[in-house]
Amino acid sequence: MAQFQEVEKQSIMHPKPPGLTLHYGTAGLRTNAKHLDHAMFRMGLLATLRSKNTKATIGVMVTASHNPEEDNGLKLIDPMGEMMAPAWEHYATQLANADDLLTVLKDIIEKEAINMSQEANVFVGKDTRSSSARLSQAVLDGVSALDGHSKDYGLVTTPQLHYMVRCQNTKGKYGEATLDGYYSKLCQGVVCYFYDQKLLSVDGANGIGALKVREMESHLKKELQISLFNDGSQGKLNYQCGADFVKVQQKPPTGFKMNPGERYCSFDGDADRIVYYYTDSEGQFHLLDGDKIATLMSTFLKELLEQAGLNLKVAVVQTAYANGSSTHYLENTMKVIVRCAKTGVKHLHHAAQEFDVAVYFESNGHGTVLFSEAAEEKICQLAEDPNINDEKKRAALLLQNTINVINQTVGDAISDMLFIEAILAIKGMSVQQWDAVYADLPNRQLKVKVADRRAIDTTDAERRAVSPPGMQDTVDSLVNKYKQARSFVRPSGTEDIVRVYAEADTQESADALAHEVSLAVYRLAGGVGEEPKPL
Ligand code: G16
Repeated sequence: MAQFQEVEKQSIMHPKPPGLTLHYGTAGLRTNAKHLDHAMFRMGLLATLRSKNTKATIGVMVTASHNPEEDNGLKLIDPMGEMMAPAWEHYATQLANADDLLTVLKDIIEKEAINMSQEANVFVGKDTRSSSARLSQAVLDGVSALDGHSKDYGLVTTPQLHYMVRCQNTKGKYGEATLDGYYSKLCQGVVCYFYDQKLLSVDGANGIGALKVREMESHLKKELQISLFNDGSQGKLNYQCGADFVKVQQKPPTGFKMNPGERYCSFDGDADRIVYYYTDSEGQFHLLDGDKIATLMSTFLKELLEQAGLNLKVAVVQTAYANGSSTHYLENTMKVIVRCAKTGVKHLHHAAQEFDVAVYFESNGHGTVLFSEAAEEKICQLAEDPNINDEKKRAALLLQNTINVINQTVGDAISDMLFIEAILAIKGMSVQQWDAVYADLPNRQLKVKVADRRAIDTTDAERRAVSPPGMQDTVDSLVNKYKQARSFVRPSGTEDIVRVYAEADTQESADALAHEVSLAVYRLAGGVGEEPKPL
C-alpha cells in the first residue's frame, strides 16, 4: 500500500532514540523535548487513524502545559473536543515505543477495522515553547504520510484547539472554528454582565495565555479591565510563576508587586488552568484554588436554576486533592451532589457527563461546567418564553449567557476567568467575600523522586495505595497522629515524581504529615537522591 511506503520513508526522518520508553499519561505524552520528535510524527499517524475511525476531525495540541520550558508533549483531542478516549491511549503508548512501526500501525488498523480510504482531518496547535514549532511540524508530517488533511492553527491555547475541534464536528452549532469565533462567543456571553469591577491582574505564566488575553481584549468593551504581567516579554515559561507554581508553593508569582485587597489570577503554560489570590491588609497571602472556583460556580448556577424554577440536577466533581472543607461545604451547606474522580480532566469530564449541570474542577484550577443537551434545551426554551415573570426571565437569560461564556470541551483559563468575573460582578462580591465562604484546611503538596514511580499503585480514586506493600498502612498510622488529617500518595502522570498530599487542622501539622509521608514514600518506594527534609 502506497500509504505504508510513505510512512516508512518519512519515519526515517523521525527516528526513535534507542532504549527510550514513553507513556501516554494523565494528559498525553510528556518528557524532555529532545526525545519527542519520533513520538510527534507517530502521534500524527495515530490522530489520522483516529479521524478515519471516528469519521470526524481530531485535534493534536503540542504543549507540556505546566512543565518547565525544556519539556514538551502532546494532547490528543477527540471529536466533541474532549480528551482522546482512554481505549486509544494504549495505542498511543504502543506506537510511540514501537521498534517495528508498520507492524503496530497495521495492528491498530486491523483491531479497529479502520477503512483506510476514509478521509481524515486533523487540527494542530502549539504553545510558545521554543521546541513547539519543530515538533508540530513532525505531527503534520505524520498526518500527511497517511494522506490526511491538516489545518495548522499555529499558536493557540489548549482549550482554544479543543473548541475548534468541537465547532468543526458540530458543523458550527457550537461556534465558528476560528479564533474570532472563539472570542466572539465568549465575549458575547459576558457583554451584558459587567459593571463597576476594579482592575484584574493576570499572570500569563510567560506563555500562550498571555498572548491570547491580549488578543481577546479588543473583543471586550469596558466590561473588564485587565492588567497583564508575566506576559513572556522577559521571564521564562512557568518559572516562578503560573497557576501550578502559585498553587503548589502557596505564594504569589514573581514579576510584580501585590496590592492588598486587589484580585489576581494565574494561568498555566497552555492556559487550561486558573487560580485566584489576593493579600490582606496584613500582607497575608490567600489562595482561591479550583475548589473555591467550583464552589463559586456551582452556588451561582444552583441559585439561578432555583430562580428560573428549573428542576435540574447539579453536581460537583472533584479529585482526591479537593480540600476537605470544600467537600464538606458543598455536601452539607450547598447540598449538591459531590463525586470524586481520578486525577486528570478526562476522568472528571466523564463523571460530569452523568448530570444535568455539573461543575468539575481539580484543586489545581483545571475545570469547567457541563450542561447536558436536555438542560441546554430547557434553559433556552425558558429564556424565550414570553409568559414568565421578570425574575425567571433574568435567571434564564443569565443561564443562557453562561452557556456561551463556558468552554464545555475542557478547562479553559480565559473562559473560567470571564465567568468568575461575571459572577463576582453580578453578586457584587469581593474576592475577600468569596474567600470567606468557607475556610480551607491547611494543606501541603510535595514531590518525591523515586527510581520508578510505577512502584506506587493506587485505588479508590487514588485515595489509597495498593503497592508497595506497607505503604497504605504507614500512611494510615501517620494520619492518625494528627487532627482532621488526610493524606495520600500517587504517581504523577506528567512529571517523573510521586506526589504527596496532606491536610490537617494546622499548617504545622499539614507540613509535618506531608514530610513524614514523603519519607515513607522515599523509603518504601525506592527514593533516589537526598532524603526529604522537614519543611
Ligand atoms: C495535567 C492534567 C491535569 C492534572 C495535571 C497534573 O495538567 O490535564 O488534569 O491535574 O496534569 O497531573 P499529574 O498529577 O498526574 O502530574 P496540565 O495543565 O499540566 O496539562
